[in-house]
Amino acid sequence: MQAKFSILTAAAALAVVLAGAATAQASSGRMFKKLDTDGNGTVSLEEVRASQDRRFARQDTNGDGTISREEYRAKADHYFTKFDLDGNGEVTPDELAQARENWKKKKAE
Ligand SMILES: [Ca+2]
Ligand SMILES: [Ca+2]
Ligand SMILES: [Ca+2]
Repeated sequence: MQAKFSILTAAAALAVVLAGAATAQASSGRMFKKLDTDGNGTVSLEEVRASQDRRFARQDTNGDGTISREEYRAKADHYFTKFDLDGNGEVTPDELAQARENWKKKKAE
């Protein structure tokens, strides 16, 4: 039960981090540039969908067109491991905040 809770917690934490990251990126204009793949200065619905498709494809690791619970958990596990900075099997609010800062620094480089 503890492991399941941790994975769900990691997934929730991931959503929070990604939401924060998306906001940070949008405000810096990087996300906009990334989405505006034809560089015409506007982001079309097709460009947003293409971005979602690329994100989906990264998570659909066996390429069968769906994201299985295992594929979803693998992604959550991946982020949980990144967030659990001291590797004790639990993510604290401080570790989450630090992971967010690390992510921002990495994106700014
Ligand atoms: Ca465009
Ligand atoms: Ca799949
Ligand atoms: Ca920890």
